[in-house]
Amino acid sequence: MTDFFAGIPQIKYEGPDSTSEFAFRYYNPDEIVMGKRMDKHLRFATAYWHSFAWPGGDPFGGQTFERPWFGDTMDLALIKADVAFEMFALLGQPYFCFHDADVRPEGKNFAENTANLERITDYFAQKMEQTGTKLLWGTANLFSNCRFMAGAATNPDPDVFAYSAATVKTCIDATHKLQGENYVLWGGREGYETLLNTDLARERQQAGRFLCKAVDYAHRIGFKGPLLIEPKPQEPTKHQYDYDVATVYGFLKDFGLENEVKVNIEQGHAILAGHSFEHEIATAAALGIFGSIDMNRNDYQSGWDTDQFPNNTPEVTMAYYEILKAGGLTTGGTNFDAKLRRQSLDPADLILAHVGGMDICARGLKAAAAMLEDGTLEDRRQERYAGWDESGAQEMLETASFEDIEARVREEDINPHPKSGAQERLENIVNRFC
Ligand code: XLS
Ligand code: NI
Ligand code: NI
Repeated sequence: MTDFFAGIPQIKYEGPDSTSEFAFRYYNPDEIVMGKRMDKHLRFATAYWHSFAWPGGDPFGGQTFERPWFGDTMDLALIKADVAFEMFALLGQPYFCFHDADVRPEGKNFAENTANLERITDYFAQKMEQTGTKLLWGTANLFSNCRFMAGAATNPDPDVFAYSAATVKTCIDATHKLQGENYVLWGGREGYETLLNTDLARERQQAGRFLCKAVDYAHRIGFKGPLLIEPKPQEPTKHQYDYDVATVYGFLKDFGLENEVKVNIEQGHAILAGHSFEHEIATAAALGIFGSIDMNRNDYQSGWDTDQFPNNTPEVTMAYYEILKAGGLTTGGTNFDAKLRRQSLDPADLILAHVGGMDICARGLKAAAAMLEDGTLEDRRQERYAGWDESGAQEMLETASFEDIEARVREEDINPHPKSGAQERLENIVNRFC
């Protein structure tokens, strides 16, 4: 045991009336929601990078956090792992997620990096065995080191492509060893700053070939979980190639990967793309590529990926409403890709940020489930499309030509009458639940 979280009790469910800071008011893992345990619906995960690797810097100033494990040695990486697993246990979080660079010290070359990753993931394996914590997904950090400055798979330099492919291979290996349930590829620096130095068509081909190789490799080693692309429209590059869910779908179709690869959708990235979180989830569900979510929140004024913890129940409710309609999280989970504000220095801040986020998600899930069980919204939606259930309408859609349709419009003197979309009435229904 480290003493990092000394004095912080195990977080338990105490119900909405609890006045303790260190308690869940809504997240009750054992509670049954729509026939399933709440923890199985939400499948919470901690993001290693924000919670344990991020020093609290911003563009105007460096490190604000003092963490006893900061530094780039194996001994410190092991202490970091001890603290991380202590936090998972305190919160009762079933899963975690990591990048290679979050967990291992940086070596002098690829071989040393891989050896370091193997050493630390062996240690993870022991800890996972002891505590029961599981890996939701692993991923490779192909964006922090300056070798990835101009992209990884999409780099103009084939050596960077090679280094990146080799790195992703080792990260899929590590994820597989730890029985990770998914493998994530967020584009990082796959994008561009200026067309003046960029061959867009070539870079897109490189990205496609890279992903095909990753899929092939995962199959060859028997990795069961889906590969997930995480869309994001900008930041760090001006134009990220994986802009949003629809863009990623077009890309997957192009390379014949739409049945192989799914998406990991992040709240803040959806907002940056000019969408809502629920829009991105519903789009992925409609296209059959919904995988997992990164839960966080952006500041709505700053226009940047601020990665705050969620604290808005109605927003979270609409996200889980779409998730429940899509059949719920299966291999995916709710990963808190969220970080403290840089003034939130204390170990207690780290715990309580997650407590708050987990409670908000639990509230959102319960409200979404209640809305679905009530059924009014879905009934209204169905009524709106009821005309399409009639056989004539289906026949028109499937077989009729424009000439047939024109003839019928004349014959039956079809003359549509607009009906109310009733948006405010529907919003009032939502407001009854959250
Ligand atoms: C960055 C991304 C990143 C991915 C994992 O904006 O959200 O944290 O989730 O590489
Ligand atoms: Ni992000
Ligand atoms: Ni993310």
